[in-house]
Amino acid sequence: MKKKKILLFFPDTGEKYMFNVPLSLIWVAAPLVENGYDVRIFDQRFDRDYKGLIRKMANDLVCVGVSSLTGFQLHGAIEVSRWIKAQYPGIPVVWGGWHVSILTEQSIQAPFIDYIIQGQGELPLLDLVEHLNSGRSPGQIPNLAYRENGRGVVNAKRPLIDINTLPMKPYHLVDLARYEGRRLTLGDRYLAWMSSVGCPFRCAFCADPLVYERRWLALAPTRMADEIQQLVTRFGITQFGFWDDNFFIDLKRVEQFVDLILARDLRIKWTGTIRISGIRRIPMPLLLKCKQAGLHMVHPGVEGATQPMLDYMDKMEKAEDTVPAAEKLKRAGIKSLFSFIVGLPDEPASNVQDTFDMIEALKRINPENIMPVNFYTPYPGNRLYDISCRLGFRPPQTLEAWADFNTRVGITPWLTERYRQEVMKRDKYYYPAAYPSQVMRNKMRQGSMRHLYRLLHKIAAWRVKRGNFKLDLDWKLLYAYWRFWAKYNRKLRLHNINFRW
Ligand code: B12
Repeated sequence: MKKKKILLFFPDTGEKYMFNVPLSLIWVAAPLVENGYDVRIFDQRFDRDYKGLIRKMANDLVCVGVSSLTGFQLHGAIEVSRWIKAQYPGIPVVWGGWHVSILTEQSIQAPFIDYIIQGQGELPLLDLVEHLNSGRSPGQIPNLAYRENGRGVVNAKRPLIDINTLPMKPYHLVDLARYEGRRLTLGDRYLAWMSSVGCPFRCAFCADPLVYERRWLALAPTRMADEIQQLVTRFGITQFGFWDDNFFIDLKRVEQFVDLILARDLRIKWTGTIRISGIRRIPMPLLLKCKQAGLHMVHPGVEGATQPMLDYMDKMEKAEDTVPAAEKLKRAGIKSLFSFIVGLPDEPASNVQDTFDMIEALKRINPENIMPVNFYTPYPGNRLYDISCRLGFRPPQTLEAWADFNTRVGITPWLTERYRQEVMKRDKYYYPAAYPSQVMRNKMRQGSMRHLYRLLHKIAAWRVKRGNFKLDLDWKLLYAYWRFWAKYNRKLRLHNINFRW
């Protein structure tokens, strides 16, 4: 008799709050569910007893699938895989996701992984499951890697698939109520969602071109609206984050989608990813129609403030477009999360100041704008990674070592603690506190911390105006306070002093 059960494992991300729904596993589960398999998704961020679950399922399990992102998530992925191989060596362990798609040869050396599926996982996983179930050798399946006589074998890739041909996603496999975002109003139910994969651009820090070959594969507008409608009516979702690499690539698709949202009276609120040139390109009437259909915030990855930095990152953007883009969004009444990268290899000394000058200009246009500044982290598979290695960055050599790769604090050898502090104090405190958002203005008006918020705002505004960030005892105290909370309170909540929102 054929086995029918598959366990898909989403490892702990180490995030402290706002867990995103494990979209990767919901997507790969779709063809399995359609083909009659009984799929369970285990999310290690909420549930700890995977051992008990696997013991119960062991006799009927075809395999266990594990998702992998470079960094912290690999810890949980390794832990569960090792345990399965020690307790149930006959259950195949299959890994997929970004880390093993990029570093396939290195990862398949790990003795606790039987198979790796590269890139889009839906059809290769179904293929593999059917092969395992019928006792056929899976050796020929495209996108698959495995070990033969101790040597890693990586099969040829299949062409990327049109995501419209995949079945509807089985969201019922997870309890969507667990996955909260930053809700706009009380009673909102938030969900991260994606309408496309891949990206035609080739930013020099991004992993995407290696996996999606600079292709962009998108759901058609009717399919998008059908999925959203199902999520609204069946699961009560009211607020969405469209996490596509770039939601606004095809403006005709966007227009048809928002027309359907309005025609079906879905009354959702949503955010979408966009490029700065995308903001320039989108006609004002369409931007306003998007707003009418619920768009309240966009996420442009600005990354660099000056033309040489944008060119260095291969952004294919013009620095002079950034400020007009912010003005256009302000006119349309749409907030923005403009993100930046600093700490790049060979960065000019002026880059930090240039970046914060741009942030100040964007804050002046709309204090509601959020502008996180990220430290550049070399992820394998692109030009900046190669440059980083030449400049002394030593990449981990094993899966275990990649798990300790800290993706948040900046790990390149040219980044000093002083540089890190200089960036963090302006990014997390001085600029957002100097130009307070509505949320922060409310905190300055009411609540037990209002006097402290007002004081910190005054200090920050003075410092930004004078460009004086020295003798920063105020920052040091705040930073110590944040570190305390991060250490002792797993769920770092908004009532803690926070200026970004
Ligand atoms: C949402 C998102 C986040 C969220 C949630 C991440 C999470 N762990 O769930 C947040 C904001 C927290 C986040 C944080 C980070 N992210 Co992020 N994120 C994304 C984003 C935009 C969408 C991810 C997603 O849900 N995709 C939708 C699903 C359907 O696609 P998928 O995950 O690729 O899954 C497919 C395949 O990979 C494969 N697959 C995946 N898992 C499995 C498992 C099995 C068994 C099989 C067979 C196949 C398979 O099949 C799936 C369907 O085709 C992607 C970009 C992107 N386009 O995917 C970046 C991306 C995944 N993030 C990235 C990075 C770098 C980060 C950070 C490290 C950034 C930072 N410096 O802090 C952190 C790491 C946080 C952490 N510890 O997990 C990189 C990953 C690069 C890498 N080498 O791992 C990406 C690809 C962005 C990029 N283009 O560079 N991220």
